[in-house]
Amino acid sequence: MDEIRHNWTREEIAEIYNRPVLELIYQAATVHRRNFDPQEVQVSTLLSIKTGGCPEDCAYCPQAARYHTDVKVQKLMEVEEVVNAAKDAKEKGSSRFCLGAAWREVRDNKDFDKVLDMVKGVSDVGLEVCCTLGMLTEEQAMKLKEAGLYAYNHNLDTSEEHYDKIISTRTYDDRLKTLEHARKAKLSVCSGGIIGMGESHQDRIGMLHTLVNLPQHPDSVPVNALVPVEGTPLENQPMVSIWEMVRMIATARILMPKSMVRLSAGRIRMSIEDQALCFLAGANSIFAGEKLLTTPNPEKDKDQELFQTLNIRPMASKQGVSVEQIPHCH
Ligand code: SAM
Ligand code: DTB
Ligand code: SF4
Repeated sequence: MDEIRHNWTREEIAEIYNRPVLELIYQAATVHRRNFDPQEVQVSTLLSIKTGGCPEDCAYCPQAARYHTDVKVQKLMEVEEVVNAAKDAKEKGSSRFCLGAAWREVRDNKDFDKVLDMVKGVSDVGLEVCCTLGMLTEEQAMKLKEAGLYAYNHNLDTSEEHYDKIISTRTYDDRLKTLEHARKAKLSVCSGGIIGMGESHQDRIGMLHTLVNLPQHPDSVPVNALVPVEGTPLENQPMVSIWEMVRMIATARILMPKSMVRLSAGRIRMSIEDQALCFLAGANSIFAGEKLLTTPNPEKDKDQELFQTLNIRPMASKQGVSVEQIPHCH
């Protein structure tokens, strides 16, 4: 069985990351098959419950108030609208529903109470509920857990070294603390990053190094390809090649054999063949629905074609099963 290690060196990770790509895919596919049914792909749907007007300066983000993008500011949605969207996502095959808010952090106010009601409502639909609301304290994480939250997403985004070229309004350490708070509240932890933001291969290796050496591997690791949005500082970044996505996914799969590896933002510009390589390299989860948070994602018929062509099927929801019972990454 694959060993769960937390003492990886950067050199060891670089050695994996730099293997000849076909060899790397083969090894990652082998690890994937030892730990998962390769025909199963977990499907999540995202919903932006509060959009735009964010005070942070994340260079990739269309929702930061300081950049002039086409995103329209929208206040927090109503609970009923959110629950209806969750029902629709369930009907379309999602097992997880992820609520995203353009907040720097969670505050203890009426809006947070409303989010707690949304979490209760969506979990009653029978979906795993995930939130991505920015930084949060351990107490807030516990309140979310009590309301029925399954997972919390908070990405490292990039390496510690590259981080200050991307965000100045919060630190790497702040991010790690939020992950710790989510873990302490026994939430499933979802954390990964973005490639294609001008970082070096060393930075990608550095981010994987931090993720794999956390006290527990994240249960889910999103690998996003930057979606360059007009008006953001990264609007002119070239698209990452499929081989870079594949290297990142395969290395994550080998390092974190029992975690879900999510092929996240960027699918809109990938062919079925490109995505097939990502699944072969160990990705076993995607975001479905025609929108991510604010940018487009493949249409329903495109994803139906993807699933049919590759004979893959959506994974069932684990809502109601406690995180500790799932033979995952601890
Ligand atoms: N405001 C909260 C936060 O930053 O934690 C939650 C929402 S934020 C949009 C969630 C994640 O989406 C970011 O950490 C980043 O990894 C990803 N993301 C945002 N804009 C992106 C883009 N243009 N391309 C790829 N990923 C992006
Ligand atoms: C993650 O890693 N990617 C998702 C989710 N977690 C919240 C968000 C991607 C956002 C892409 C840009 C947008 O649509 O606004
Ligand atoms: Fe705000 Fe999150 Fe976008 Fe950063 S990534 S600007 S915190 S919404």
